Amino acid sequence: MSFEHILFSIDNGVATLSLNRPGQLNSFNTQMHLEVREALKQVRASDEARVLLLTGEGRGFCAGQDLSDRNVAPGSAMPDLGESIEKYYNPMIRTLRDLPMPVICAVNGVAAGAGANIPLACDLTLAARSASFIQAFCKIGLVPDSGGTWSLPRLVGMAKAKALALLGERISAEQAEQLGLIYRVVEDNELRDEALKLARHLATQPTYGLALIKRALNASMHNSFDEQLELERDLQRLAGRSEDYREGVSAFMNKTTPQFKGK
Ligand code: T3D
Repeated sequence: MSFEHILFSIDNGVATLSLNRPGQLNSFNTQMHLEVREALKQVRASDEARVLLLTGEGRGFCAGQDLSDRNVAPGSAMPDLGESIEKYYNPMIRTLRDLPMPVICAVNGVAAGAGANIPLACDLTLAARSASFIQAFCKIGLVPDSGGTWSLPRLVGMAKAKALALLGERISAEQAEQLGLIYRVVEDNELRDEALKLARHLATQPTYGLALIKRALNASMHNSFDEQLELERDLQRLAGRSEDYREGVSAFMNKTTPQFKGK
């Protein structure tokens, strides 16, 4: 499949997927959904990819659904948005969350609607200082999707989550960092380099172990303490049988630098 609305590459362990409809602030139409889905499938199947970097081209990160794709003319049959969520948004969010490698999101500009919630499904989100986040759904009569109603209260608490979702106000990258929505703000002209630096570092680390860490932390959002202790036991058992664990311990004992294979 050739890509028209995204840029995609895998290089030295780093898969980079950049949303590329800058004229529409990288809002999603069906074709872009299909391309993102195919790229994520390739990342999952790749022996080389050990980290995914998600970003956008132009002045926006993503403005959510392309609203020009929705026919709301008087008298027209109303669209089934549930179908759109079921077919496109939910599978994408599940894939990002479950991908067995770290997913870095570099928010390069405005992130609105689903575009504001995609970064919350990623593992490490950086944002350019000029970027902003808007839970724009309430302004057009919709409900936050792409996991927003799940992530927001868990990340910022119910009071702030309700304010963000019911008021739909634009918040700055700095506010997003202070609220705990994202990992870190970086200067605009340093975003790509910082994100790549982070990605290249992670691509040399024990990917299998990192994927297990991600799994454990994600599960902690709904597990009881006892369930979590049991999950840690099970995942540690798996980690302890990995090639990278052998390499890590042996490098430590021999005072050498570990050469992790991600397995
Ligand atoms: O439908 C389903 O499948 C259900 C799922 C829904 C998921 C969702 O994401 S619903 C939420 C959809 N998104 C929005 O409501 C956000 C709409 N956009 C905005 O509010 C503003 O554009 C922004 C706050 C994001 C940025 O504002 P600003 O002033 O920086 O830029 P702008 O001038 O509004 O936009 C620039 C261009 O992008 C403009 O096109 P033009 O006039 O230059 O030809 C604008 O129309 C276009 N654009 C921005 N967002 C969208 C869009 N075109 C289509 N769909 C968009 N979402």
